[in-house]
Amino acid sequence: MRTHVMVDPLTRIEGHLRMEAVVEDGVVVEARSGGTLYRGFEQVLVGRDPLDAVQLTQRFCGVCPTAHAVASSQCLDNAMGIMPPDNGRIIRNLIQGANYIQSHILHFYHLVALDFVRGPEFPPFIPRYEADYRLPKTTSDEIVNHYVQALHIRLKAHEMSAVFSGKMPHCASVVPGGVTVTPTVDKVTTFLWRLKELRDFINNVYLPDVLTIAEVYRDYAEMGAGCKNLLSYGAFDLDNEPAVTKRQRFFAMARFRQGKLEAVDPAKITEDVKYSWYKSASHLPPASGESLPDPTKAPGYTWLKAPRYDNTVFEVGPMARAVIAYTGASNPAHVKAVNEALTQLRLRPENLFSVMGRHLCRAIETKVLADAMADWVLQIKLDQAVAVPHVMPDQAQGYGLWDASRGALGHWISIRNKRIERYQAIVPTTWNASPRDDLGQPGAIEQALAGAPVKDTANPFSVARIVRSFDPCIACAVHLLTPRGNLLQKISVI
Ligand code: NFE
Repeated sequence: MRTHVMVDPLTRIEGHLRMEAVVEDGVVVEARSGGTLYRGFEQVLVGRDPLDAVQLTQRFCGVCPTAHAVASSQCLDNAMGIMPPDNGRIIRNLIQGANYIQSHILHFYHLVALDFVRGPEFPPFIPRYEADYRLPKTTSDEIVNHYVQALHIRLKAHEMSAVFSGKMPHCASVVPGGVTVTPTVDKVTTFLWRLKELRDFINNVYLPDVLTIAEVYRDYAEMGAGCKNLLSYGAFDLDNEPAVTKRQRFFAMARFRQGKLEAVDPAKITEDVKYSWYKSASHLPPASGESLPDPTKAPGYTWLKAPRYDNTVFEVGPMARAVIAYTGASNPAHVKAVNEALTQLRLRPENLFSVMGRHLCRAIETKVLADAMADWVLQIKLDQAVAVPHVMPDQAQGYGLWDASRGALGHWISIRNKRIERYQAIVPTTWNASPRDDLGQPGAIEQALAGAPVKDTANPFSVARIVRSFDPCIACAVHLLTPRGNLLQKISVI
């Protein structure tokens, strides 16, 4: 029997996502992922001072503003032909690193844990899908306690970012050429104390909780594999090499395809809009991309475009970063932590391509990154510069490629008469939650849903578990702009 399942909106993610699935004999045979709000930011940026991009693009989202600050600053660094000095590079890494930690803890405890843990019988823990909750009550209660503890811990991570960024969210100190904050002994020690608390939480609470859930829900280490093509732009610069594709990064820039690593050539990235509500031409490279809305366009079903690399679908995010590190042996600490988790759970590297694999990779990279940050903060040289000066060119083009916590983030700018002529951003969730492309190839989440078991179409919790494992952020991918405040759509939240 064929049944049409609609989850709209899918809750406990960032933003508004509609998932539609066709279920045949208890299995998903086809899925569609739809972003139901429009992002008008690209148009808002046109004609403005290019420096505004660093502040305005952070307003895409309150969860990953630091990634937009760094990507847009690197985009302008590239357009102006400048590179930050060591201090600027390190401080940008620390601001971003604190936000990765905050974001990953947020995702696990406040968005996804309740997929696997039965919460208390009062809001915000109900209403919920009645899933197959398998943990003993004592373990569930303990993880619910950690849910509350994680709220305080996330505050510490925000404070850690703010030590160097001025405030959070939407940081003030990241600029083209470096940062504007003056490092002091006080700031370094304030940062280190909070980092110590976070590392204690990651090592003793977060990672163990993820391992506990992974042990009990072992079937989810076999479910939701997706396209198995992985893309990472890399993040956390370790040198000042001007060419981003040659720069050393803590998380490497690479593509994983058919079991092997390949280089990233930014010229091969395009965005299709055949199934997206845009009247712009399809298959444009982002440097000449357009985002002209057409909400009535057929056969459109989403505000997200379909980014592709060389006409191929790619998944981005912590699982991509872990598999790339694992395959290329590029980061020994990362490889060691992945091996330890796989050994403890008696899983194979292939199991990383799964719902549980994504959760494990997210927790593992939180630990590996937090450990590295403890070294990076001590590399700051208090008597040295944090930025180089810049001169705004009359005309220039540039791009910034940088992995946000959710994956590959790209910003592209074109400057004319010292103003923004064109700006395009392709965010991680645009990759993961993309619709079909011009060739009809489903996006990464759509592919991950194919084959998912749905025993009860009124209670499609496996669909929710698969989609949430990607940590989608539709706020980043699409935003609403209605100058007269028109009512566009009524939705009911279950
Ligand atoms: Ni709104 Fe974002 C991240 C970016 S998401 S959270 O991480 O860029 O697609």
